[in-house]
Amino acid sequence: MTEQALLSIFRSIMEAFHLKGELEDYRVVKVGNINDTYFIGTRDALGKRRDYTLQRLNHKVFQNPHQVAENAYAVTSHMEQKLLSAGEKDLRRKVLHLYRKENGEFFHRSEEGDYWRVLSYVYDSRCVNVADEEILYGTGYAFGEFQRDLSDFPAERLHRTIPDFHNTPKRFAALRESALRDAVGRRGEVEAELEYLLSKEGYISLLEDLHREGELPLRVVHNDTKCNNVMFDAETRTPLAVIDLDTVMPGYAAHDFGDAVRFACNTAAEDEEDLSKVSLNLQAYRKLAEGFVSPLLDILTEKEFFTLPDGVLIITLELASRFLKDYLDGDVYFKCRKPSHNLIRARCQIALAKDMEGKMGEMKEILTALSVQKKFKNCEMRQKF
Ligand code: GN1
Ligand code: MG
Repeated sequence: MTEQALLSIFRSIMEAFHLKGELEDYRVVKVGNINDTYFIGTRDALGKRRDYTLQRLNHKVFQNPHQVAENAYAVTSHMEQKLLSAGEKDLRRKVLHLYRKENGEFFHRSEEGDYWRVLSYVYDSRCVNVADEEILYGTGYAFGEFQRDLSDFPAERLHRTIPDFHNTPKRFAALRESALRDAVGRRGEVEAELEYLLSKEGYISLLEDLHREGELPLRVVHNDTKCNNVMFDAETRTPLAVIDLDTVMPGYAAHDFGDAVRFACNTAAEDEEDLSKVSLNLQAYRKLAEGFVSPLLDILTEKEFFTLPDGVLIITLELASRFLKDYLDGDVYFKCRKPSHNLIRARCQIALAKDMEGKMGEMKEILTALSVQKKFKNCEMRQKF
């Protein structure tokens, strides 16, 4: 899209949502593999500056955008109520806000049929891609608190915006099908990766199996817990708002914990090409785990608690299978920023999963130690945030 076209869309969105002032500047947000995100700044006649987040929702991935918006609205309203009754003054920095048009709708449809929405901009905050210990703790804490805040939200009110999103057995079945179809003739390049992943098929159904046996509860979870989905206070570095609520759905605590570890505790980027750099940092894992379990100690069942490390490995294997499937399908789902990007990503996640396998015992020990310190951790958490 040309800059001219982009500016013209921004202006139509501003008009549709009655945003005050004139467009002053914009920034392209480069993270995200699905939607397109921009920050815009406006200035009104009195000189007041306002910032917003504009986003084009990928409606090939989210086939029912209205349901995505309804979920996010329901969940944020619930969290707002909680914060208000706790006397919170800084609501707009703590909970993502979705703007609505006068008719109540959340989207502006462009001439091309795209779905554009306006979200709040979290002032004086920063988004972090590479986490140090404080950010690791804060990331864990923010997603643990998110689950706690929604632990009394009626999960049946949520739409399944992407059905079976973290149903790992189904993801593996889909990978198998794509390998059989071999739509773009890439299968020959990925036999080793396929073989490794499919050798884990007996293991990856663990969480689904436990749920079926009545041992693992469904909760309202975030489902995309990368540390860059938490906005941190630019100065104090405490977590403010959890963002990217598109995949909030019923799911398992282990998936949220697992995905947070998968992303933030990898010693390399999610798409690192030099696999010798890829590994699970156990010290980082410990920090993130401390943050995550603190707000959830009185909520998680014992079974849930001890499946958290399995969530780490399962979600990593799942994402590897999703990247590999997309490579086999001809890159139709994730945005690719370089040639063979999906293959690079899949290989990186596989290298990470292999390292995690060898560290499963230590991951479990760290959690066991945390469970023993239950009371103590709760106190520490209250002091910290
Ligand atoms: C996608 O676009 P982003 O970064 O929010 C994907 C997640 C993956 C992630 C991997 C709807 O999230 O499931 O874990 O890429 N989102 C969707 O970086 O598929
Ligand atoms: Mg996301």
